[in-house]
Amino acid sequence: MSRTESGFSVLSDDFAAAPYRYFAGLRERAPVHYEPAIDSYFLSRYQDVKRVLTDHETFSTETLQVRAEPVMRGPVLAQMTGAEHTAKRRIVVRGFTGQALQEQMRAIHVNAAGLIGPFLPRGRVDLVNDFGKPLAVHVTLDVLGLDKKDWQQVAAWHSGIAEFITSITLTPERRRHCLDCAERMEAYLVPIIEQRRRHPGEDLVSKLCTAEVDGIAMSNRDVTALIINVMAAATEPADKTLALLFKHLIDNTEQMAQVRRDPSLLSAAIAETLRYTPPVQLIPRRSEKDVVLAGTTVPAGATVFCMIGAANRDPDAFAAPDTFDIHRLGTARSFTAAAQHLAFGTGLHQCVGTAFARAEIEIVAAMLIPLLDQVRYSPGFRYRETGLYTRGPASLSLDFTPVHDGVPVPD
Ligand code: 2IO
Repeated sequence: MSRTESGFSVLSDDFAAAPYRYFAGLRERAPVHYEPAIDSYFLSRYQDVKRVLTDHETFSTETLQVRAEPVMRGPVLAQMTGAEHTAKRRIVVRGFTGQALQEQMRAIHVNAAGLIGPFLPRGRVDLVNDFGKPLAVHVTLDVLGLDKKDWQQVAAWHSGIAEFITSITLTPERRRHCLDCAERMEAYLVPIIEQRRRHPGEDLVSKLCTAEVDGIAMSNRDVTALIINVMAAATEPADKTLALLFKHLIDNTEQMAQVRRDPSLLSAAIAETLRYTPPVQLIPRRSEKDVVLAGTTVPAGATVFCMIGAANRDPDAFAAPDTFDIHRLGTARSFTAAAQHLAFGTGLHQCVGTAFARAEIEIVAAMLIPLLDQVRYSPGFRYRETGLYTRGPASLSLDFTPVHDGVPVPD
């Protein structure tokens, strides 16, 4: 299955069209697949991916220096190590849990109700482009405490930044465009950061501005990078996860009926969506020494991509891995380590936004499922996924029974 033996490439159009079709072959015949055009190794077995993400001595996050730092305008959390990482991670975790999360949950509800409203009487919505993408940006701006009146501008810059971090190859023109978006985002954020330093509020930007690491406040560059980091991480996977959840429930009629009858099954359905089709498909690392994985030597300094979608379908880790089954774990354990899936990564850099992500998808799906009665694909709709790094439906046009009396918003 390596390129030289079979001509197979993860950079091919065939792979991009249907990567899941190739995962078993990769795991069985080329678990350490080398891609010469980008001088990188692709790992598809659960155990190998888990090893890479937890063996921090051998595998570092240095890859982010070229993949993220140019558009983040400084170091992101996942790049940091040691005491600096522990301290800054704690600050960001605090911004996404406890009281902060309670307030974010209300913002999620209000934004979702506002955005779905206009589509209810029509009986048709594209869950990705009409709803999920704007929702992800609106919620992220609320969390950060940024003005939603600028949302389309910020969304456009964000999409250039996301393109940079999620591309396997970029033409010089696209690279220029992405860097330009990042520079404009930085120029937009710095005056806001300076204003929040003088008049801090309860928002995450203020918290980053006033937080102290070893008694010292973070620089504008450090705060900017963490803001763009949060923006990308909170926005990019959200619409994909929501749309994939609906796709799987529509495709599995009986499980949709069960979730409708018993909404407490929703968290299990979300966890299974994350296992079955993780929105973040690749996690890059750099090998710091020569290391043998599945019998192949990966040299020091190599770029290694963990294939999360392939690992999450490994039969050595999950029974009947290609079956979407919300009952595989039981609701109580779906967001615990027992879930085992690697959609949020694992190890020291495991996603800090897990609780927030879960709340966002759960609140929105719990609102939409009862509203979208008889939900089905619109006539003539053709399902298509895009993306190798982050992956999700290009659109999801749904028809449902029109609603004429709006969405109730709690006080
Ligand atoms: C922002 C792929 C959107 C993260 C990233 C450069 C670092 C890190 C991730 C996720 C999601 C992004 N990596 N979040 O995979 O912060």
